[in-house]
Amino acid sequence: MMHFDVITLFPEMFSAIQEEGVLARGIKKSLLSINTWQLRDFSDNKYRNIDDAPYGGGAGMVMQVKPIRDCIAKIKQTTPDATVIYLSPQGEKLNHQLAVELSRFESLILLCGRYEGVDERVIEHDVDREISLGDYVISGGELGAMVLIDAVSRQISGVLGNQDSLSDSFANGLLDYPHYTRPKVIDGQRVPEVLLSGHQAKIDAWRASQAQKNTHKKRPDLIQHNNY
Ligand code: 4FN
Repeated sequence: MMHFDVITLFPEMFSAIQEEGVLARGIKKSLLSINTWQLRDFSDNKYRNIDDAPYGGGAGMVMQVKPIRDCIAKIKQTTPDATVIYLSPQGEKLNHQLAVELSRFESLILLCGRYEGVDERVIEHDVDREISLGDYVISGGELGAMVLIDAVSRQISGVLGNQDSLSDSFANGLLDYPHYTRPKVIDGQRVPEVLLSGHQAKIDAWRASQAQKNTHKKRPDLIQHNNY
């Protein structure tokens, strides 16, 4: 059983991954669990503020140390060995290899930033790892946390059911081969003849070569940095 604790100002966002699809099934089968924590519950004032103006001036607000530190301490009462991940543009970029690595952890605490992010002292003292979705501006860490939970949970044995993560096209570091379904012809576009041949060895060889060609053409960077 793998466990995720998410610290966020928007816990409702996580219903998107908890109530639908592969993750919902994993939760139902008790292979994983997700707990969300409303950071405002750890505020020390009646307005439930958790942010304040930046020292040195400038635009925006900064998430304060105390509510975050108290929330992490509360979570660690039950999972003292949990690894704290801050979703942040400064982080190591999430990829398949990192998702596989994280799936071996028992318990992850995912800290989602808003506003201008967290007080630097949180990163120094409370965060074990910073992970990024990619190089673009987004409004908060929540989408990053959801992508991470999805990618990591798929690697937990049993979550996917019949189609396992080993047959994920990306498990070999390449893009997928092209897929076709009925009908055989639509608007003059035909399904490649080999797929109708019933000759499985030929089909497998065709798919492997298509995956290779596809990757060369569309994502040559994947071949350059192949870690598999
Ligand atoms: N983003 C950049 C440079 C400076 C700031 C940002 C930015 C959300 C709290 C962080 C961003 C990207 C990938 C979380 C971006 C991610 C975030 C992520 C993120 C509000 C402060 C902020 C040079 C990357 C464009 C806003 C670059 N993966 N600041 O987006 O949390 O997880």
